Amino acid sequence: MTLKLCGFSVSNYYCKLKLQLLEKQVPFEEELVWVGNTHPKLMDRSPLGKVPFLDTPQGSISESMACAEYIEQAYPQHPLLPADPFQAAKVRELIVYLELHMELVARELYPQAFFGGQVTQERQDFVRRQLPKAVTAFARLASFQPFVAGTEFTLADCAAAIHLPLISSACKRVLGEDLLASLPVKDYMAHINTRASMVRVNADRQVNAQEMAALRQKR
Ligand SMILES: N[C@@H](CCC(=O)N[C@@H](CS)C(=O)NCC(=O)O)C(=O)O
Repeated sequence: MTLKLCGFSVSNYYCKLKLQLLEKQVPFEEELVWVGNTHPKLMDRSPLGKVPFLDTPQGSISESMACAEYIEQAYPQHPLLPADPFQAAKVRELIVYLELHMELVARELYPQAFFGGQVTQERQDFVRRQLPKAVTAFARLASFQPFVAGTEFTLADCAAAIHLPLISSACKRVLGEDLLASLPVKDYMAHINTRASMVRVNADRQVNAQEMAALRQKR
């Protein structure tokens, strides 16, 4: 059975796994699954109803970090984690800073930044307080030489290339300033966006954004 990546291409965590699969040249299929569906058959595959999740020959895996680790172990070709345990831990460390300390905090802004909602002043102040601390910490760890963890493209780039521009954009739209301005995101993305994998992820994301907009108009 071919691996099946489930979710939708606008989702940043979905794009992260798609970038990994493309970089590793792992064959995969995609199943379009939107969020907000609590059908028991879906909850069996992703118990919080979140995307992405992965269908494997042995069953489903939810949570993108668990999926990413499974892909690395099950498909060792073109490894995106260094063989050295310390260097591999440093890559994983970068991903935790990106996802837990930065993306999850910035996510507070997404309803207003991308979905026509409103974010209270209190939640905006929370992001203004928390995010700069995480960005300073991330900057101490990230190398951008030219990749996040150094000279090689790793799993940390699959996360950074997707999350960093999204966080910047949410900050600019809601807070009126880019809380990632101290990071070299523009130069980094100019470099990463030339990769064939990223060209495909960006193209699929654009198509899916149009599908999403059409669906919302119907509602
Ligand atoms: N920790 C999760 C985050 C995934 C996530 O938040 N996905 C969003 C779409 S980008 C989602 O499913 N949101 C719907 C929900 O939270 O109910 C992961 O790494 O897979």
